Amino acid sequence: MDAFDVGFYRRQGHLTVNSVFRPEEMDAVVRDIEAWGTSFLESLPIEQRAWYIDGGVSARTVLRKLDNPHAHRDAVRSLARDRRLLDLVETLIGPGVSVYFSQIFFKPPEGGGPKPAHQDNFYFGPADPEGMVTAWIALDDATLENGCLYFGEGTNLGPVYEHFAPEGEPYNLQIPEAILERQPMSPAPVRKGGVSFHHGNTFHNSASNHSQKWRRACALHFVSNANAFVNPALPYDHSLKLQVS
Ligand SMILES: O=C(O)CCC(=O)C(=O)O
Repeated sequence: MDAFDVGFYRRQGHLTVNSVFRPEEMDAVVRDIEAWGTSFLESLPIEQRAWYIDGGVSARTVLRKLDNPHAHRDAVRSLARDRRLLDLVETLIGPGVSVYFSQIFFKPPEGGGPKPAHQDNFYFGPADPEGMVTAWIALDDATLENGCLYFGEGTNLGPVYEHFAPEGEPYNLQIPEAILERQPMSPAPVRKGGVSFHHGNTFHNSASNHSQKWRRACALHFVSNANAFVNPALPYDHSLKLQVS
């Protein structure tokens, strides 16, 4: 495993740690979520297709994301409870943590769409902004070509900005352009089995996948057990919060 530089995380608002999990462990998770994705797609109501299907891939119907795998799949619950990961999460936000929300991001080859810049703490609205960290687990190598994450260095130390949603996309909350144009974003490639951690205030986004390779990831949004979600921007299901330590 890479060295765990907590000072870097505190200053920059993110930290990449390669080799937390073995590549073959990621293959098993991918097999499981592919099976889940196939059945999810078959029963997806027409009015939700625009949100869950990747608009960048026109030749076939491919999922863009799945919500709350920690609540639906043993394979992801095992990742969330894994001590190799929890030791790192607890170093960042203290002992006693829960998964509040989780997501699989598929970003398929040849067009998988971008994710606009946002701050997770605007989405979740926690009482304690420090008591929240996202662990973004790379299920494939995430590279400049296939759409790795980009971070705004040090934006963890700044405020949470009001986000806006484009017309017809109420869930696609993002930071206004006037703020973004003052903030350079740095790429953070990570190898399959590595984890990219980011603070809830850190600006982050990802570009389109122009390569021939998948860029799948499992994002686990961890919170301290005592943290409360006082001002969530979207209707999260609080009953799915899973205490893991
Ligand atoms: O995987 C992506 O492209 C976006 C990830 C993200 O926004 C997150 O993990 O909070």
